[in-house]
Amino acid sequence: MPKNGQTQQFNKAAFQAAVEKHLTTTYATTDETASTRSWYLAMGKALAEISTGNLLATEKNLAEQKARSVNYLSLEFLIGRLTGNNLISMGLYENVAEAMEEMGQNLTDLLEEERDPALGNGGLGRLAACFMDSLAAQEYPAVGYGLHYEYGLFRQSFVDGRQVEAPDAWRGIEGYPWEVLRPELSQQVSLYGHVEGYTDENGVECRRWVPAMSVEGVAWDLPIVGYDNKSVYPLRLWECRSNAPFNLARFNDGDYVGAQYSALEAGNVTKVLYPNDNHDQGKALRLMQQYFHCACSVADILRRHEAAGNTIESLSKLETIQLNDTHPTIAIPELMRILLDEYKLGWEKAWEISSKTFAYTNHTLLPEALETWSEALIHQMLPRHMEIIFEINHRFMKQVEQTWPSNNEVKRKLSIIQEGPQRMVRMANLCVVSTYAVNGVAALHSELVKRDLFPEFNEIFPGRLTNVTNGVTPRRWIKYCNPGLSALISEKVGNDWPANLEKIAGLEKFADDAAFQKRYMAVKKENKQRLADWVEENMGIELDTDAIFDIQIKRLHEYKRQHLNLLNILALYHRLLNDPTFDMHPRVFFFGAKAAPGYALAKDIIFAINKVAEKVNNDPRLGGKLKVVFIPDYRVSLAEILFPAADVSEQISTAGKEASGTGNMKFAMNGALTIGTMDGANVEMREEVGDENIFIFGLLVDEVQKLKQEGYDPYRYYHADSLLRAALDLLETDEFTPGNPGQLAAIRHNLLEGGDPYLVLADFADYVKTQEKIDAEYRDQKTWARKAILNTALMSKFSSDRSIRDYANNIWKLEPVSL
Ligand code: B1N
Repeated sequence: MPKNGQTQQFNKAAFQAAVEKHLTTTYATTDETASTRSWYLAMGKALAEISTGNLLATEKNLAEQKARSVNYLSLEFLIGRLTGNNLISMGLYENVAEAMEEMGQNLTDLLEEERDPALGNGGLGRLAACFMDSLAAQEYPAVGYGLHYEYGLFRQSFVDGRQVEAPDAWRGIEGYPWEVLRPELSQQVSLYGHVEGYTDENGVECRRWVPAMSVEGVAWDLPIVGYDNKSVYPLRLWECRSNAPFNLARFNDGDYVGAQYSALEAGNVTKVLYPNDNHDQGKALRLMQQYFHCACSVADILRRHEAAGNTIESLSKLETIQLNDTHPTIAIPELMRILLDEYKLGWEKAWEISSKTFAYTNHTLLPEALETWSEALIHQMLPRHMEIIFEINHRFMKQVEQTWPSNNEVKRKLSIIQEGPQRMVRMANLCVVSTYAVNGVAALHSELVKRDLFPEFNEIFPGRLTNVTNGVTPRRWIKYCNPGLSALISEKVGNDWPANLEKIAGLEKFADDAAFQKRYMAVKKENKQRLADWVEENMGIELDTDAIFDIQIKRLHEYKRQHLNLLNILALYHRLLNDPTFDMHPRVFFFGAKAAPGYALAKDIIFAINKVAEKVNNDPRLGGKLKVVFIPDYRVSLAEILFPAADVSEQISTAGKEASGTGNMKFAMNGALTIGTMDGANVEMREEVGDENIFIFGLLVDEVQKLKQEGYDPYRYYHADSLLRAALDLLETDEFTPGNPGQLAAIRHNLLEGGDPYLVLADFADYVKTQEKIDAEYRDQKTWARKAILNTALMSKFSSDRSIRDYANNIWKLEPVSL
């Protein structure tokens, strides 16, 4: 039986009194006049009182036990709404629903008042959130360190089909009820200035940083509540504040106003999340964000370590620091600086501690996403860190010389410093050299990291490069978002599957059970209805839930190939109108995607899908068989409605480009069948469910590489395939933009003449054929139900609990500590 540690403590009357108190004292309203929003806020604050108490108790216990902890450093945590999820983790959902009902409030309505905290872009940030959930659920001691952005990922709307961005003030004017300010944990962060040498009292030559500016880092904790246990871990988010006097040099020069002005600029450090996914923009303010994040986090890790009575020499025994991609890499020279300049440990000792403390996860092979920073910029903002990076590289180059004597080519390739007109620091190389473990995020991706990205590193550091396949939390992505399916699962395999997803395999034996199939498909139907209702209410489009719900939701990127999906839609449109023998099962193609504001082609693709949708949804000639719905402002709370409602999951990236994907897992758990390439975690999903229960198409990684070497000629496919030609040529006409031909032509031009590195046309024919197969198979509802059930049953590998156990056992060497 689940323990439900928190439930025992629930005192309804006391809880209601706390809600009442916050309603009047915190939000200055009364139970007669309060808005639904004020009720939600007051309830959130009352709940946060419980979780804050448990957070402090967890911190105290871990310090006393001298437990080894992981510190997860990430510039992004895409947590989504916390209230519903935390209620489930606390085991208080029903209790609080009842308590609020007695106060005249409906819990479901209250939960809808919460704005999504969108402190991340996509998969990388969402993974960090799932990992925090799994760390807490399994009581692996952890602290998440991130940034308290004032504005999260922009809000998206469409104006005449084009994406328009608006700022996302996720905290509203009232602040977020779950966040707790930790004034005692503030940190000072230095910037700019110069480095000087001096001789210390023992006659030793030392270096020290004489910074020119400093800003204040203020800590906000969000509670990560352990599912079915008492532990609560902090997600600690740093907010940058600039306290005058700020620009010390200018202030001392008497430039009082100028000094204040700079202070205003530094107040901008945590203003807004950079809206790029899988792309490095290289802006100075972003480097400042990264350093600010790392300086605060490293200082806080050292504070905790020492407050628990531990010596600096034991740092790597008690703490490990996981770098979520290279974005927090500057934490490495920051720790080295502190060990060298403040603890005066000497290089060897400092390096031993540091290199046993850090581990690094690589999330992408895309060259445009591999971070480099100009030496000049780092030198200006962080002069001592640049010196330390040079020293790390100097020592590493000596090691390279020993392994490959007089081989300048290898040196050039492995060097942390990229030579050229502008010398650049390669952050991934710095990570591989300075950490004890480097992992990719799916088996295929990790092999490509070893084979294509870092082959020489794999030789010089044998065993350092490994794999941990991603996962997703079954609490949010099944139990919370799909209550119908959850009840059905619990009935068959018991109710402890959310914490033990292996149990879900118990469904396998019901895959052929006609009664179970019926109930499983009835749940799917209800979830499709829930989505159809949302679409009708918010977009005014009426949908038929007997249609196939085919969904592609993820960031808009050429490598993810939303335009391949679009080409198939255009082909269907063409056939429905021109081929009287053509028949198809009704299908709704859903999209949800934000484009980085500066990514022109991605925005063109959004525009094209919207324009095609407008036409298709209103064309009586199609007999309602084809619908296209682009959900605006795709975010975690909408994902929670979309995943459970899918029949078909689109995972169609060019092989080798999607490191893992995690939406693919959420779909399959919720009973959607995947149409996908042999890319990222799709490969492992196929292994789990078997080839008959997934629709694989397209070129393999090696075929992609071969085709590119031989020279990819898009016109070859264009001339050979009349359906492809028809689809592409529609983009030149004014079919979807009446009176304005050519408005969609940029996509066609890019695919035919733009040297498309994602080989969209090469995979088109196989994609269309595989979609036809899906059409045929969906008509046999029994077989479809069987496959859908098997997808749910065979997904246990992709629980993030398993991912975290892999990290804990193979990399971090971490043991659970229960409260
Ligand atoms: O990380 C996810 C993977 O499942 C996805 O396949 C992968 O694309 C994603 C720079 C990124 N890789 N790199 C980024 C995000 C923001 C940014 O500024 C790169 N995101 C991924 C989780 O492993």
